[in-house]
Amino acid sequence: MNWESDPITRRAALTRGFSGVGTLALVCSFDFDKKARISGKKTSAYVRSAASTPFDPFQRDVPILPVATPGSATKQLEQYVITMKPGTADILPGLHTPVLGYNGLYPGPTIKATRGREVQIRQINQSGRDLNVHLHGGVTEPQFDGHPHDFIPTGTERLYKYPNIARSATLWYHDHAHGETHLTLFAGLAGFYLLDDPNDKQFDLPQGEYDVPLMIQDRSFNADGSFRYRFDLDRGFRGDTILVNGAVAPRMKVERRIYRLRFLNASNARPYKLELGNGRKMIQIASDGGMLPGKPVARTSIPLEPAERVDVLVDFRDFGVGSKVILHNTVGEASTSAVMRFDVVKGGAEEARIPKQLAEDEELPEVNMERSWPLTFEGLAGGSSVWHIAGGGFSEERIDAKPRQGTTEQWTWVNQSDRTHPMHLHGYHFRVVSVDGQPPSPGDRGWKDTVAVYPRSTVVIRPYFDYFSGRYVFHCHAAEHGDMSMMGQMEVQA
Ligand SMILES: [Cu+2]
Repeated sequence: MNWESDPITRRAALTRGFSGVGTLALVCSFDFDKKARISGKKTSAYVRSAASTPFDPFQRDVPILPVATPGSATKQLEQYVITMKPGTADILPGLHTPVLGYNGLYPGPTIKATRGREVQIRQINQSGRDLNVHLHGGVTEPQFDGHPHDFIPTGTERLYKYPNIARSATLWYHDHAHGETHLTLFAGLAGFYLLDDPNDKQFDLPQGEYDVPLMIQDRSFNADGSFRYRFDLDRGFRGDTILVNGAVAPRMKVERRIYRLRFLNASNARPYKLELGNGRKMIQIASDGGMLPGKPVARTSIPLEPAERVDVLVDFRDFGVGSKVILHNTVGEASTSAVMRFDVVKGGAEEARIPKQLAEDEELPEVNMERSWPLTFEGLAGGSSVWHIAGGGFSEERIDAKPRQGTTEQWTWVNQSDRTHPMHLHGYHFRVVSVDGQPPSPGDRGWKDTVAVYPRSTVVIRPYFDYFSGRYVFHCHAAEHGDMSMMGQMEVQA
């Protein structure tokens, strides 16, 4: 894989003594597969014109992601072994794309976890780089959270322990190596972690093959089929091709029945706005932190910023056999405006239903402290720039907040820039209080771990520092922003 890098950006990194820059330069010349040729100026557009239309949407069935099998399982504990290593993915016809993946797979294997039953994952790092693993949305002790400076050196391994004590939700795992997540996530290190709760059976939600995790990412390609990365500190990476579960804008054969679709935006920085053809409704039942409180929310348009998840029910009984229903991205460009297509191929006996009521509305403790976090793009001497939270970039040495365990605080994200920042907290969940003084959209009124802070807007959240104490990070999940270096640290005091 040959990474392009903007020399100005690298100089920017040097200017502020950015610790990741040495490895960034290394990454730029890093080949995941020696057979992948340097393709010079052969861009994705070149491939589009030269190859036999490999980028046409709806050519392949959506890949059903492999589910990891535990090496051992008891009622209390499931144990997995995963190896982070290079591999190849079959994305474009006749070409093998070098990736860095969990077990060499892109996307990684899905972990299916159960509330109250611990999961332990032995992560073996055979990637040739120092990595770690962050369970995004997971409630874990800090030593298992994948702090950006807590590395698994290549050639070694680490045991991560996930107690699965929080609400059922669609989680995911990815690398969090400081300053490099924009490259390792792009290279393929991402997988689903579905936390189920046996008590959810009361909702009669779709199960098994009718409960489908869908990982949305954008990529560009070199002529040899390798991923093509181009660094953009301002906007973050934007590819010209949408992949779902590792396939170019695929089609999914569905029966005339209710499906649960779990959408994850695992893109570096691209936002989506998901809309079904003809303005058909999707019934949202969950967001990042699990089931919505109260009733499901019917939506025709669902914005999805990097790292956000949304679980929806789609009732394909509303469509006749033979219908082809496109899922659009209405904020995409020409080549990124189609996400996937649902092809209604046959009838089906219905066992699921649309629940009338979801989770209980939970009361939060009184606010214990208020903090305000301006989000800014700062010019540096020499003409380079950097992303800041409250006037600072990330420093491992600095604690930016010391909330007390068991309390809530009121945090205000004040976006003084012209880019959206999906702001993410590790270790804890929050409720969105207001967006520019207005109540959040109904789909955002549940527990969240990532919230979109749009350009020049102000978002107030109320994090609940329950569960564990210790040191965690919070950051922008536009990967390039978070790496450089829109990230802070909190140390929750017991
Ligand atoms: Cu950002």
